[in-house]
Amino acid sequence: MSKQWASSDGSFKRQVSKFQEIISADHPIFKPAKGRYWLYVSLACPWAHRTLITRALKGLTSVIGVSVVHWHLDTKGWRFLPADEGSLEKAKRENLYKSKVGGIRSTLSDKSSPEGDIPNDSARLFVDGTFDPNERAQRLSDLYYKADPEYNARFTVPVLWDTKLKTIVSNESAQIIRVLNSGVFDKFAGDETIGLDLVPSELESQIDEFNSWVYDNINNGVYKTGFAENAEIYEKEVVNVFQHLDKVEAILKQRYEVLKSRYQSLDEVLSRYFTVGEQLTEADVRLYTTIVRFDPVYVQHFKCNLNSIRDGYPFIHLWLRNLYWNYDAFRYTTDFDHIKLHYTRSHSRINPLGITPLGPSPDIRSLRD
Ligand SMILES: N[C@@H](CCC(=O)N[C@@H](CS)C(=O)NCC(=O)O)C(=O)O
Repeated sequence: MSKQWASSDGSFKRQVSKFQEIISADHPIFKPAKGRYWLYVSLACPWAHRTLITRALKGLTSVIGVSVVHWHLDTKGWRFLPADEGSLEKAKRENLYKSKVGGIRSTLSDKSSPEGDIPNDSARLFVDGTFDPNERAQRLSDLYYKADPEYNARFTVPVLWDTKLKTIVSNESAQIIRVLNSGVFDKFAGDETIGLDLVPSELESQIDEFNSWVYDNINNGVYKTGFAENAEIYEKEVVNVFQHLDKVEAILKQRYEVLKSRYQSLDEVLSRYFTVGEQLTEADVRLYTTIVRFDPVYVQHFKCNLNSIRDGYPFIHLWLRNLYWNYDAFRYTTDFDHIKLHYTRSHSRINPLGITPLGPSPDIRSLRD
């Protein structure tokens, strides 16, 4: 992260996404289709992570393919791994793009080598990232320039790409997840998830209200804390993040107590234990991607260390572990190696030596701890 993201007073400002189209039967250009659209993501990025979870929850893994950039963000932005014809063919044969995380080995796989031994130019195919089978792009920026040769902003993930017209539909995660949820792809989706609506109309205004303060104060709040360029801004932001975690904790505590008075078993409680209403919604997806990164990265790297989720927020901690351990769409899209390596090795202004802390251990505790 360079100073380009900071304003003159030293506070962090996130740019507005440039491509903001949707896919729908009524859209003049972007019509729903199977296999036409593609997601480019980083497994480290909380905004891209929203799109991966939504894609999996909606049963769209065989409808929309995924490429994963290398976890290391360098001065030229995100890059893909180089691929020869053999690996492209193998990936196609094994349908890797249709997996929940785009062919990357999940966190549950062998973690034999400590993070410290992995160089930034490590190129383990399907471990450090994947390639781009559509345009054979080397960098994410190649795709942005194909979509708009005059593009002059940052090359961010996620990108929802149209393989037919070779252009970007949207690079705004909030919008991409609404498109994936909208039902336009339901007829192509896996049977098991048809009908799951992450933004049901009766909860929509509550979801929007929850998302809006969570975005400013928690999702983006940790970035404003971590990228603050002076102590005064840092101190204001870090206190604000924790005040809003307290607010989420109070909401979840109340929900838990109501459910506990109604249901006997923990499983019955957990199947209704969500932030808005008694069903899984977009509000949970959007909060999860920050909370799951909190103890492994934000506490230390972004100095959000007034407390941790595991030690200070029992109700958020239970909600987090419920999503992670009981829902494949959350667990298989969460890659703690990409998360830890990316932040600690890419933000040289914050961590100039690029040494990745080994803890906390484990990355996430078990549900019964
Ligand atoms: N508004 C965007 C923000 C996405 C974003 O900021 N992505 C970061 C990674 S977490 C990125 O790709 N940064 C690359 C760069 O700044 O070069 C969204 O939610 O989709």
